[in-house]
Amino acid sequence: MADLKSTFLNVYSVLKKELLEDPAFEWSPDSRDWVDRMLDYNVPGGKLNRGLSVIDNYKYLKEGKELTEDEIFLTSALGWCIEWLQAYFLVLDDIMDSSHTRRGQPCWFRLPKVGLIAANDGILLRNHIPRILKNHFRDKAYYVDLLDLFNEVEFQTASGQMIDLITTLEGEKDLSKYTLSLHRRIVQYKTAYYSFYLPVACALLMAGENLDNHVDVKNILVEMGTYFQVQDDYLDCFGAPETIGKIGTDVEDFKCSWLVVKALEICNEEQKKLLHENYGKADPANVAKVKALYHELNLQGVFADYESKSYEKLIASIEAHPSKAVQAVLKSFLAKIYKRQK
Ligand code: GPP
Ligand code: MG
Ligand code: MG
Ligand code: MG
Repeated sequence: MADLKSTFLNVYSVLKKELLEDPAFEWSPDSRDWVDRMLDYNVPGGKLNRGLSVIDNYKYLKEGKELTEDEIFLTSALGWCIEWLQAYFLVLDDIMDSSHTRRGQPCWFRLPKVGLIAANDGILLRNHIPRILKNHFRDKAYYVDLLDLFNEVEFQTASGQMIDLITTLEGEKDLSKYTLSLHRRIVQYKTAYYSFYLPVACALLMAGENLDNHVDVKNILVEMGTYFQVQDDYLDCFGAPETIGKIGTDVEDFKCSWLVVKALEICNEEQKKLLHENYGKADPANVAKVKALYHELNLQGVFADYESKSYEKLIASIEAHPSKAVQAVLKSFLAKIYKRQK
């Protein structure tokens, strides 16, 4: 495993070097240094679960056969494309959510020298993906499908992000619209497709599969991604910032988080009044009241129950899948996130 990770990180260096020597741009020392630093700050510092899983997924689809050097390089390059996509989303998401920290360091836009240059850096990160794909996959039969896949998934994510953001609009703060079905719609689009479907779809394409034949796999992965984002919402309040590497902002930002949806479902009238008066305000005193109510309502217990039920349901739908190789892909993914603390 440590070995796989170091191989994966070596591929990052190769890809970065190619991008820093991209002949489509006349580089100067300043511009090269900027992109070099921007990439190192934003791309490789996460858990790398999404990226690394492409290699694992492909291996399972090949039924455990040893991968060739070329296959390891290509699956790693696809994994890095997903990590690049994630970096692009996070750089922009942190501006939109007014976040302060990410992966245990200040958000990129918070650095005094960066500020809103981060918006353009996000665009650059996004543009690196088709450049990596062109460098390494142009002659593959599945090249067009790969480009199409990344485009589709980006569109779904940006659309999910849009509903995540417009539900919080100032002047229309209305908790009564925060239901489980709205929450589901948001997280399915903003998180599940790029975090869960994409790493498996990349491996399927490399293995020569037609994605139209794998709608059932997509549906299971969307369920898994929904569960993953519920965990993210839970950790926003109940996670340890030192462990998750970020300080939550969902209460301040009036987010349609799983926690507020559940709180609204089980609270009494008085508690509902407290939520209406304190949710979505930046003042730490208001935030503290909301979090105290979450404790009072035992949302930790409600979440623990949701977590074990989701796990059982996911395992049951995975085991109903006819292919053992696909089952292995899905089970290994689920094992990586079940009861995660970060
Ligand atoms: C996670 O939501 C969603 C994304 C990172 C998608 C962003 C999409 C864009 C098009 C910018 P989150 O805000 O709950 O994540 P976190 O808790 O990590 O900030
Ligand atoms: Mg967000
Ligand atoms: Mg955010
Ligand atoms: Mg979050």
